[in-house]
Amino acid sequence: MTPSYYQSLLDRISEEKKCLAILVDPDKFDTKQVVSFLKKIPSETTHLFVGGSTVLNGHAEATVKAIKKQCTIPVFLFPGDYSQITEAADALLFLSLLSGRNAEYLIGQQLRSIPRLLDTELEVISTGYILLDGGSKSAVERISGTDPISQNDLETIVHTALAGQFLGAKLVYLEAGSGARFPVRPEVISAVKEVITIPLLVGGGIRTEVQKQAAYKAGADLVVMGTVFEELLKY
Ligand code: 1GP
Repeated sequence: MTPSYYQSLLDRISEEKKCLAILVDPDKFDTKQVVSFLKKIPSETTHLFVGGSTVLNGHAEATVKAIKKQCTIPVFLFPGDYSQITEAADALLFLSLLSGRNAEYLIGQQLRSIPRLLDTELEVISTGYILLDGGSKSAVERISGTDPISQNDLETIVHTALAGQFLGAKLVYLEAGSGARFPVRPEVISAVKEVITIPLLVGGGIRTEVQKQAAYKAGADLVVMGTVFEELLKY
């Protein structure tokens, strides 16, 4: 039987262990750089997410394959576009951009992905994806043509997360945007955590251990970090 990566995530969380996903954006690496990148990620890394907003055709798959040659950490696709879906990965975050009102990112991309998902072993994990204002215009905002929710609008954020859960999402992902000036605030994380019963992912603009620990303490089950590790590659 194929392992359930979602079940492993739930098991970890039930043991009160936190998860750390490092984002590998195929836009920003060639496959050789992936190898040196993997040497620089923290040993506590539990997941690798692969995806980006403007990835060239075939590059996501090449990136996943390069990772798979190097390490055994589960690889989850985190696609900005259905064309990034590849069976070479272990699981797919089946995202719906619930903070926006662009039908293309609520259901359009999902429909386009179906031919790639028929007869696949890829584990598909429904994810309510919520874009919050991180103080700078994010690639998600630009590509999707949707507005992020202000972090001051707690009610809308909490209601959106719960609507995602009621629609059947298995994860909620609070996203401040890659390279955000400021990450999701702890009070936003804890307000969402209080109402949902599914795992909570938080990412965007988390650069330091202090910020990461603050996100965990507020209720994030899994923290996603990308930019800060990409920058290590420059040195
Ligand atoms: C982006 O949440 C992830 O989708 C990671 O963001 O690159 O800012 O760490 P950073």
